[in-house]
Amino acid sequence: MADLLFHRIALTLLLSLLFLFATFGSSSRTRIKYSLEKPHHPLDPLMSHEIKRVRTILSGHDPGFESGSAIIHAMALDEPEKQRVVRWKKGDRLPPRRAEVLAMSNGESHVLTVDLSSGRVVSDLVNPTFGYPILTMNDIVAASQVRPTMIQNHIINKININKINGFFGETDTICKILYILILKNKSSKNLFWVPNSVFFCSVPTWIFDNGPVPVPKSTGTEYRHGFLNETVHIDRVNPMSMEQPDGPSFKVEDGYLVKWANWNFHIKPDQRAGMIISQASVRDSKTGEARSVMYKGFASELYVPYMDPEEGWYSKAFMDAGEFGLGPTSMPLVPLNDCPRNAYYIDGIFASPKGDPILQPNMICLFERYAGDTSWRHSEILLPGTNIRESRAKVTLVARMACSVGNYDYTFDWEFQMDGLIRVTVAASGMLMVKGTPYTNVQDLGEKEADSGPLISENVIGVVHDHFITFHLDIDIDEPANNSFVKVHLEKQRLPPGESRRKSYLKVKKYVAKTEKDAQIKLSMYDPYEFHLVNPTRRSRLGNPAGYKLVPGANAASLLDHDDPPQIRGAFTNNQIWVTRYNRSEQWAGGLLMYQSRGEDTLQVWSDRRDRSIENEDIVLWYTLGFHHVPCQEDFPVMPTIAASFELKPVNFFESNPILGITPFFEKDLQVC
Ligand SMILES: *[C@@H]1O[C@H](CO)[C@@H](O)[C@H](O)[C@H]1NC(C)=O
Ligand SMILES: *[C@@H]1O[C@H](CO)[C@@H](O)[C@H](O)[C@H]1NC(C)=O
Ligand SMILES: *[C@@H]1O[C@H](CO)[C@@H](O)[C@H](O)[C@H]1NC(C)=O
Ligand SMILES: *[C@@H]1O[C@H](CO)[C@@H](O)[C@H](O)[C@H]1NC(C)=O
Ligand SMILES: [Cu+2]
Repeated sequence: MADLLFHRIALTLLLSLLFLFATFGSSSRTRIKYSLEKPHHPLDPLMSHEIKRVRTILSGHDPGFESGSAIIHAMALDEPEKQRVVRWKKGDRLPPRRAEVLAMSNGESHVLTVDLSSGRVVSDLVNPTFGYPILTMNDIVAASQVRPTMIQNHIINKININKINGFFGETDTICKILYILILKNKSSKNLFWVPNSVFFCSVPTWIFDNGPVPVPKSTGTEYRHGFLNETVHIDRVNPMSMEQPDGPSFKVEDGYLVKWANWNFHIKPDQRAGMIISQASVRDSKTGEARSVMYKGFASELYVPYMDPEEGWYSKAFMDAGEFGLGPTSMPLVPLNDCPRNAYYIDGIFASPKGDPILQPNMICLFERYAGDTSWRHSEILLPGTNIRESRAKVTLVARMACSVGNYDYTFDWEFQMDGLIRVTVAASGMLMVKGTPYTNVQDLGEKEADSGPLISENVIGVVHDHFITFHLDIDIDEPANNSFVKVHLEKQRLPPGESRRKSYLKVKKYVAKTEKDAQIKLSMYDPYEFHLVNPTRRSRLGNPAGYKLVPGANAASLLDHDDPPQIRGAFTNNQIWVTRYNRSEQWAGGLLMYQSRGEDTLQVWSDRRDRSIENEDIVLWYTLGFHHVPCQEDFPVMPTIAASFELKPVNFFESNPILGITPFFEKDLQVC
């Protein structure tokens, strides 16, 4: 039995993590001499040489950046004012290039703005809110290099990081705290199935051991192609790929500007959000005018609270964007499987803790999708003698990124349709976070209630949890200003007796949201609304305001109490929809400094306290897409992808169906070679 037992340990190290970085802190990532020669667009990410220049400027500002006592956690373009970006035309001079840097120096959080042309640090805010910057890649590497000898008397072969905790009270703030997953079985390549342990890195040292727990068997955890040698009773499906005899139809100009069909947008990799779509505009097929739809869209936070109050588990409520970053965790996409043939790949360039450029290759892919669907059709049955059968194939453009934030994998798709629709899909796969149990069969439980989740393999519980992805959607219908949020309510009317043979029907009533509080929305099927963003100063020939509607898809709400510590930090999920007045500083739904934040800088706080007027203004839509996840045996050892999406769909934006004139596919154009 002995080797089937291990100990759940929580260990607090003598060393603060910052010291750990210094000791073990060399990133295993390739350092590259990679450079797009110069930025071409005001929103282009920092180029390799710009990252180096920021580092030089910072060294002059604080010698700690030279000696290594000050550490860069995040560095990104400090985007110019929206007005300047909107006015900018190709050929104009670029607005001054600035970088926003989140750094730690002497245990304090710094938010620095660095001007690249003047070579000056133009602002340096120290601890503007409670909380720390996003983890550096070295934080993660350092934690994974904690030596087994540090945990004496326990059988531990390998240690791997498992994420960080949130904020649960004063004592947690002594230093940054990392969870580490302890792996019992070195021979398994599947890190997430064997373990059950966590420990903390903090000051001072203490060991927490809550006794022996069975180690789940590691058999059946293999998932790599070429290592699985069981017979699979699935008939072979012939190889398949989409053919594009004339090649893809999209263009990527100057590194980040995408042009396809009637769409133009800017796309860039981002350390925190993973991928940012900017200045998406669609051409009116009748007039040829390029019309603004969205100034900026990205995943602002990804919140995953686990439902186990036990020691070692209660604090598992992760903020994957603000604590880890969706960028550095986005490994290169796998050609032909993650993205089809003819996909175009974009690399990310981020800053290392010392300020060197780090390449994240093939991080985003762009491809055209034809999935055998139609974009519109009609055949005529009511006109005898005619043979009207019209159908148009649906081809879309997809921008994709896939991050592996520890155990979980999330694929983010921004899909553009020629009819003006934008679909955002989040797909989850990867591995569950699991817990050991003495049970190998549900019958062993007898009358007892199941633990924190279902038994999904021998001695393995899949802990119940939620996933919430909050999107920042800065919709600008035709222009930044003069946008309003309209709640289009479907109200049931009861008819008085004798008026009609009907007794009830639905009537549409419109309510324009006046302030931010009017736009805090909890979805309900029995109180249905459409959610329109309109520009009342831009009317169709019939007088309807040009607009787009948010179309929610399958969703789940956070049911945690609002005073529960993770939910205070995750308060941006208290509603599925929010609309705020545009504020350049309000980008991150959980706050700029998310790590161990206390929930004082969240979307909830901005909306409740600021409650600004949002009628005929520049407004930002926030939408949270969620999943409740009750694990099952099929999720073991790697779960089949689950996905959910939402759409941004034109409403009275165009004068009529904008894709009436697209041409059908013909055999002669699609010769099989
Ligand atoms: C460790 O994993 C290997 C390969 O998966 C397996 O053969 C072995 O039995 C495992 N050992 C334990 C103690 O689970
Ligand atoms: C593959 O098959 C061989 C021989 O049948 C067996 O020894 C080995 O354990 C199998 N490997 C896995 C991963 O199941
Ligand atoms: C749109 O908003 C701007 C700024 O608030 C204002 O100056 C302009 O007059 C508005 N346009 C129309 C057509 O009302
Ligand atoms: C914009 O956001 C910043 C940061 O949260 C805040 O300090 C400022 O007061 C906000 N401005 C307005 C007009 O709401
Ligand atoms: Cu899940």
